[in-house]
This record gives sequence, structure tokens and C-alpha cells, in this order.
Amino acid sequence: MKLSIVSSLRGGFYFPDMLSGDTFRERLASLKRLNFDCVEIWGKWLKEDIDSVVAALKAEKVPAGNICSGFRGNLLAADSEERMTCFQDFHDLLELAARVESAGLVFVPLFARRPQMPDMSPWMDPYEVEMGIFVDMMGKLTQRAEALGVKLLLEPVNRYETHLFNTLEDAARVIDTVGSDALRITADFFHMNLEEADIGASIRQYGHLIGHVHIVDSNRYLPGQGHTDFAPGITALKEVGYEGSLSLECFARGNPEEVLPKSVTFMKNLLEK
Ligand code: LER
Ligand code: MN
Repeated sequence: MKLSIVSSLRGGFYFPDMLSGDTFRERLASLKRLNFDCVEIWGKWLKEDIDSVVAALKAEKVPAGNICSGFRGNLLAADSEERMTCFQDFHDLLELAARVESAGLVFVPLFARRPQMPDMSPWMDPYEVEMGIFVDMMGKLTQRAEALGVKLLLEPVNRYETHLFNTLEDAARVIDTVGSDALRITADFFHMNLEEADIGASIRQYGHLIGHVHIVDSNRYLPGQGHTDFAPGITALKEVGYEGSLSLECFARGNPEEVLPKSVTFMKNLLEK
């Protein structure tokens, strides 16, 4: 397994950047000093900055593990203009994921606690409309991903962020419906901690579908700064032969320059056990 960390292109994203450096290239240099194996690139500004990103990755000899988000709006927005803009951004981001030679695009299809689509009962309720559109979109996008040799890495998130895919089982079910190897799961320990009954058991059950992992503690701080027992999850990932990356996507409690190296040691010890 490879240890990774999310970094942005122009500073800051969903979480504050923990790597020091004013530019992406400088942050890659910090990443190497901290013994990470690869980087997860936050997708915002990737289209605009692609040439300098490719140059920075090459100059620092840092592989791109994958890219995360960076699309406008929600893929399952009720407003068709927002939905289609987002869908087009997915096409672009898949190409960019291939350009940086990464595994693929990490994404959450909808941040909303209830369905956004109209109720078309008795034909379809809002949830069925959402799922119908999602499966249709995934059919088209997985064809593109297959041609490019990258994956769509669907991330189940907790119920307070989405009503749609909360567990690995939810994601596995739709992957089965779509039926493409280019659609895989991103398993995030923060969300699994809230939604899975037994993280180790879920990983063993759906491990063959896991394409990426976000590693973060119970309180969304760095691994080692909360109360998650990572051992059962890491052991299960080893058992299923997971070879992708574990990417830090979290906040730091304290000065990142001091606490980030401690978390890296914490993670490396867990992985070596
Ligand atoms: C959202 O909570 C999350 O975990 C991220 O990976 C969003 O892209
Ligand atoms: Mn995540």
C-alpha cells in the first residue's frame, strides 16, 4: 500500500493544505521529505494548471495517486444546467486523471440530505429518478474511463452529507448494476467510522471493489489524533490484497509541520505490522 496525501493546486480546498510550500511544486517537495509515496491532487484548477502540474510531478518525481473532485456543482443536481455542467466536468477530469497518469477520479455524486429530483409517482419516486440518472451517467462515463485506462472512484459518505451512498454496500450495489470495472469504491475511514457496523468486515466483504482509501481519524483529524482503531481496517485491506493508496484527507490538530510527521510515523508503523 502506498501512503498519499491530498494537496491542492493554488492552496486550500475542502480541507486546509497540510503540506508546507507556496506552490504545488514546493508542496510536492515537502511531501517527499515526509516520506509519502504519492499525491492525491485536488481537482480544482487542474484543467487550468495542467501543464505546470505535469511538469512539477516530473521534476519532483512524485507519482499522482489519483485526483479528487474539482467539478462544479452536483452530478445529481435537480437543475439540468448544473447537472450537465458537472457531467461535462467529469469528462474533462477523467482526461486530466489520465494525463497525470493517476488511478482515477475520486467523487461524491451528491451532497444533499434528501433527493433533489422531482417526484414522478406513480412512475418513479425521487430516489428512483436519481438512481436512474446516476446509472445512465455512469454507463457513459465508465466507457470514457475504460478508454482512458482510469477509474471512477465513487465515495460513500456519511448520512449528514448525502442520503445516497453511505456505506460500502450501497456503492457495491450500484457498481453491480453499472457492471463496469472502471467504477470502483473510495473507502474513507471517517465515513466508515460513522456508517459501517464493522469496518474490517465490510472491507473484507467489498475489498475486491475498493480502488482507493481516504485515511482519517474519528474526529476528522490526522490518523493518531482521534480514537479510531485502524488495525482491523488495515489488516482487512492487507487480507484482500489492496495495493492502492491510503490518502490523508483531514485536518491537523496543531502545527502541521510538527504533527504531520508524527502521523506519518503512526501510519507507517501500522502498515508494517
Ligand atoms: C467528503 O466528506 C469527503 O470525504 C471527500 O473525499 C470529498 O471529496
Ligand atoms: Mn473522503
